[in-house]
Amino acid sequence: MNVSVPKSKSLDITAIRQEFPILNREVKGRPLIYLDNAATTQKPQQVIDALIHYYTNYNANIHRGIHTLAEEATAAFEQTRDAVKSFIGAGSREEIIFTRGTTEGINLVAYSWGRKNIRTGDEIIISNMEHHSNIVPWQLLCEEKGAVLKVIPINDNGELIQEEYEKMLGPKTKLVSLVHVSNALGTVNPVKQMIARAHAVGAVFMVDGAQSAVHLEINVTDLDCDFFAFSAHKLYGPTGVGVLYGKRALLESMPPFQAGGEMIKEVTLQKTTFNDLPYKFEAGTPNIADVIAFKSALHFVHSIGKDKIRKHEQDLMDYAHLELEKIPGLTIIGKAKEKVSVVSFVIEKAHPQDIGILLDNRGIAVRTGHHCAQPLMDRFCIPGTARASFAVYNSRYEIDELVKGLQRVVKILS
Ligand code: 7TS
Repeated sequence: MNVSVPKSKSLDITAIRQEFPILNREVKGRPLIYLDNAATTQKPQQVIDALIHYYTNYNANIHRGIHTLAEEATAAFEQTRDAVKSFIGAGSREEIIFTRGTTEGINLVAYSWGRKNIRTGDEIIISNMEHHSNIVPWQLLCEEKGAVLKVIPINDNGELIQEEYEKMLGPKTKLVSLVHVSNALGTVNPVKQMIARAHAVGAVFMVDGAQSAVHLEINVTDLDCDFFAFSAHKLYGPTGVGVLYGKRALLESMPPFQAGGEMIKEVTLQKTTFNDLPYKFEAGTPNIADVIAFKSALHFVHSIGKDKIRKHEQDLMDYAHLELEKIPGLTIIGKAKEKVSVVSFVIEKAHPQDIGILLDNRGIAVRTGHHCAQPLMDRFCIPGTARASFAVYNSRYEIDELVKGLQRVVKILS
């Protein structure tokens, strides 16, 4: 069944929805309303087709065969690298490393750059709104090296307290690793100015772009970040693929993360010399099919235009804020001035998990729980929230349905 949706001012949402076959399915006898896009987005037909096309026509291992299939697969794989380079405004294709996802990108930096550069007494700065994948790798590194992890606090609206950040920066600061857009609050952090401040004290800056890459225009050259990590699956692409951007000089100075095939230049039983960038960080057979299909996801986003997508998502978020706040007992967690695509909330006397179950009974998918951001939940003294997160294919109609679902939740649970 297709959900009938009005045309947005600038986007034909009905046409866009038709590109996503999963949106035709029903859940619990009702049309699916998918509002868990911060966890992962659905995939357009062209991404699914690219996977099928690869396995049907030119499945082969890459970079090492001279036969036709290997050449075709290598060319398609490397075309995605070029597409990513322009998608994030990187200076060169050698600075684009394919990973499994944001988590692996951050771990790569913590393991390779971190273990080479962090010493006893050094300081690493993160914030109180990080996803666990941008907390735990740095905790492990600090434990191993005797370094100190500092945490930028946030205010009640869910914004970083910049004066505290300023106070933390100093000669001992070696790295700042910060989320660009919070997955649990939607807050957009002013990373460009924060990067400049970190650079002024000689620190390296890593951006966790897991949530920003899909919603914001990203230009790593303009941001001047040293590392930027994101995941394809949150950007209409397949799971199991991510990107780590790193400045070339830094990547060149770093030891390999994993060792094996593809990342070597020459191996004797006594010594190994490593391959050039980006291959030095791409040991073993990569996720070829999914990297290739990721190009179709980038094409999908490009063909609509990020500015139009952003406008549409902003409209959905503003509308959701307005309507949800009318529900008695509902409190929105995270009211930053700069915010995208996420509305997290709690309802008096209703456990987030029960909210999730009752909404699922109406075919509405939201995420509930701590969103892998337990320190953030602790900051707000709550066990978790229910979170609706929006993508280009969502509509005001779906928010109306969410509101109806929540009114029922309040009736049942309060
Ligand atoms: N950083 C942020 C800000 C995230 O939102 C996530 C995933 C990650 C890192 C890790 O990304 P991965 O692709 O390596 O897993 N966030 C969520 C979420 O909000 N719900 O499910 C996953």
